Amino acid sequence: MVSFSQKTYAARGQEHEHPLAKQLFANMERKKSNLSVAADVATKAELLLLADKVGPYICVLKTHIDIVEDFDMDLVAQLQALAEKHDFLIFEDRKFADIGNTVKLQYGGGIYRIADWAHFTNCHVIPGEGIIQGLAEVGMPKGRGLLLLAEMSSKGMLATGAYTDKNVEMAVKNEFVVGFIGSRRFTEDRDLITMTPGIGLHASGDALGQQYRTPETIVTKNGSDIIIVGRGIYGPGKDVAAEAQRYRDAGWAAYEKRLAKD
Ligand code: 6AU
Repeated sequence: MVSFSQKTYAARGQEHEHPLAKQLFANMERKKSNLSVAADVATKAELLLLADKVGPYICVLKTHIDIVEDFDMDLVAQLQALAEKHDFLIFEDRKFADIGNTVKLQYGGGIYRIADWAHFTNCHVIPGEGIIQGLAEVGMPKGRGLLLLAEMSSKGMLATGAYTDKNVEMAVKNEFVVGFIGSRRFTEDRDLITMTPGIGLHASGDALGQQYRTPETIVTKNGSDIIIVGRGIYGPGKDVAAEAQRYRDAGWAAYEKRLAKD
C-alpha cells in the first residue's frame, strides 16, 4: 500500500471521509501552501494586520485568542472576513486539557465561543478519552475537527513513547480527530494530518526551550503535512509578507521533494 505521505494533498482530499480534511487538502493544493502561521500577537490590530499580510501564503491561520488584550466578537467577524478574502482556515491553539464536561463548556461557551469560528482546535489526552468525546459533542455538529498533541516541540517534553502511542490509538478510532500536533507521520491506519510547530529556516531555538527544525527535515524526511511558523515570520525587523512567502515556498518544495522520493 502507498503511504499517505507519498500521495498528493489533492488525492488525499478526494479520498478523505472528513469534510473539513477535504476542505483543508483542497485549499493546500489550490494555494500551493502547507504553511500555517502562528499568530502570537497581543492586540486585535496586530492580529488583523498580520492575518491580512500572511493570508495569501497560508492554508491555516493559527491563533492564541486568549493572548489578545482587546478581544471582542468583532475581531472574530473580521478574522472570518479575512479568511474568506484570502482563502484560509482557522485553528485556535487552545490546548484543552480538562475532563469532558468542562472542556465542553470551555469550547462552546465563555467569552471566546471557540467552536463557533475555529475550524480546528487541539487538546492533550492526559484526562483520557472523555476529553475527545466532550469536545466532539460540541464540535462535530458544527463540522469542526480536533488535533491531538501527540508530541511537543520543546526541550524535555514528556509526550513520548507509550503516551504518544496512546494518542495515535485514540485518534484512529475517533472520527472527530483529524490529526496531530507532532513531528512526523504517525500512522497508516487512517489519513490523519500532522501539523508541526517549532519550524525555523535559521534559528535553532529560543531561551525558553523551543527547538527549531527545517521544513526539509519535517516534511520531506518525517512525512509531516503542515509546517507551523511564528517568530520566523514576524520577528523584529522582518518583512512579514516576504518571510511568509519564503516559508511557503520552502514548505512546498519540501513536499514536492517528498513526492519525488521512491
Ligand atoms: O514559531 P514559534 O516558536 O514562534 O511559535 C510556535 C507556535 C506557538 C506555540 O504555542 C505552538 O506553535 N506550539 C504547539 C502547538 C501548535 O500546539 C505545540 C508545540 O509543541 N510547540 C509549539 O511551539 O504558537
